[in-house]
Amino acid sequence: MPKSLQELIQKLHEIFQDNNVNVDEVQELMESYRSNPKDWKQYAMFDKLRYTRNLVDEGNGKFNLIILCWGEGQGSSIHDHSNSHCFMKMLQGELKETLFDWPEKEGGDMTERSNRTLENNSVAYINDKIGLHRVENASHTEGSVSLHLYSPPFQTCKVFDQRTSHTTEAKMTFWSKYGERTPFETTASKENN
Ligand code: CSS
Ligand code: FE2
Repeated sequence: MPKSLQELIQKLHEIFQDNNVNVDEVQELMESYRSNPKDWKQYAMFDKLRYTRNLVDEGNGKFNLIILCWGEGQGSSIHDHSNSHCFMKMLQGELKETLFDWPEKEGGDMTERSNRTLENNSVAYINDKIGLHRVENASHTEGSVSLHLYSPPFQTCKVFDQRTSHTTEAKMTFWSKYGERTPFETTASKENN
């Protein structure tokens, strides 16, 4: 059982030396780490306007580990995961995850398949075969923090307009890397998905 985020990262490096990702193994390992804010507060930077993406580790090129900070009421668009695995572990607060099917054709409304609330320390998993999702902090009183593992790493994803199913490509940017705020030029004008 990893006793700290550092230990979790080290164990993830070991697991990902193998080129085959065992989803259950990664999910169980991430679940077994009990969130301790002392481990991750250096990465947890919030923005008033939208959720932030803060790079923690580049996993030897095999995965990206990112801490996302979701202010009250902040959320993502409906999006895919560019053919990667997505693991999302709650570090603080709660997030609401709403699942959607891939649209069959553009023009129609996208209907919700299901939704659930992710509680602290739990780990959710999604990939493009499972479907699309939207993630949001529905709380009016508490910020949420989540730890995302994407493998392989990706820099763009598709985002969907719920009313029309219209698809656009979104570039994913980092608010900070390794605890240092990313220079303004590289984040300006880019929205998270
Ligand atoms: N895809 C979002 C978070 S929900 S998995 C992101 O990384 O910005
Ligand atoms: Fe996602």
